Amino acid sequence: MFTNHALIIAASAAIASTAVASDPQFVLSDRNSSATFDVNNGQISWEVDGVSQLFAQEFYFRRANDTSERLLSAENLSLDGIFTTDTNPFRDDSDDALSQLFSDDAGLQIETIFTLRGGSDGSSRADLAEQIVIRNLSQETMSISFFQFVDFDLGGDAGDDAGQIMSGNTVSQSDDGFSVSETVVTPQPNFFQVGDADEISAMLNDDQVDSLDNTASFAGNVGWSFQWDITLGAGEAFIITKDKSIVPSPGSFALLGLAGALVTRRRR
Ligand SMILES: [Ca+2]
Ligand SMILES: [Ca+2]
Ligand SMILES: [Ca+2]
Ligand SMILES: [Ca+2]
Repeated sequence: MFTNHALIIAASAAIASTAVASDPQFVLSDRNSSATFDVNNGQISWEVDGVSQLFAQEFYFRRANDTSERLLSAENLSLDGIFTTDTNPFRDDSDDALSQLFSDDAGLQIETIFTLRGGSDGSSRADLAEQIVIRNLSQETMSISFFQFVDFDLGGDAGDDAGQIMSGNTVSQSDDGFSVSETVVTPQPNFFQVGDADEISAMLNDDQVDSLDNTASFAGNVGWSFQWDITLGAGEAFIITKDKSIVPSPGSFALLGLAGALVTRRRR
C-alpha cells in the first residue's frame, strides 16, 4: 500500500508561510524508529525502540556580510518546498524521507534530505542518512560558512554521555547501552568541536561571528558541531553527504530496559 503524505508548497512566500504555520512539524517512521522535524527549529526528536535519543539537530549558515550565524529555518529563509515520502512502500506505508528546500532572495539555496531506516524491534539500531546541497543561484561568487549542530542525549538523559571526534570528520558518542556514530562522508569539514551542548548552541545563537575550535573529546551533556567554509562560483553547488547510525553499546545490553524506564526530557 502506497501512501504519500506529500505537501508541496509552491514557490510563493505567501503560500509557504500559510502552509507552514498550520503544520510546522513532520514525522518520519521506519520499523523501531521515528524522527520529528520542525521547519522552524530543525530536527527535534529521534526515538529508537521508544527511547528518546536526540535533543536537537540544527543547521546554521553565515553569509560573508552577516554579523552572526543564523539558524536554517523557515523564519530566516524562504521555505520553497517540503515533501515527505515513503521510499520503501514494499515494507510499510510510513513516510521515511523528508526533503526541504530553503532560499533567500540573494541567490542562496539550501536543500536538506533525510532518510530514516529503523532496525527490528528491540535491536537498539537505527540509521539516518543526510544530504545537504548548498547552491549559489546568483551571478556573483558567494562565500558562506555552514554549521551542523547535534545534541544527542543518549538513553533519554543528558549529563552522562561521552563523545569524541576522530580524524576531524567522524563522531562517536555513547551512554546507557546506546552509541551513535556519524561519519562525514564528504567533504571534510574545515573545523569541528565537541563540548557542552548548551555552550556550543549559545555560541551559534549569539550575535557574534564564531568559528569552531577543534576540541576533540568531552564528557557530560555532549554536543558537537562541524563547520564548512565554502566559496561558490556563480551556479556552483556544494554537497554534504553523511550518515548517523545508532547501535547498542558493546556489553551494555543489560541496561537497555533500565534506559527506557529512566527517560527524562530536558526543557527546550
Ligand atoms: Ca516507509
Ligand atoms: Ca545519556
Ligand atoms: Ca555566534
Ligand atoms: Ca547532549
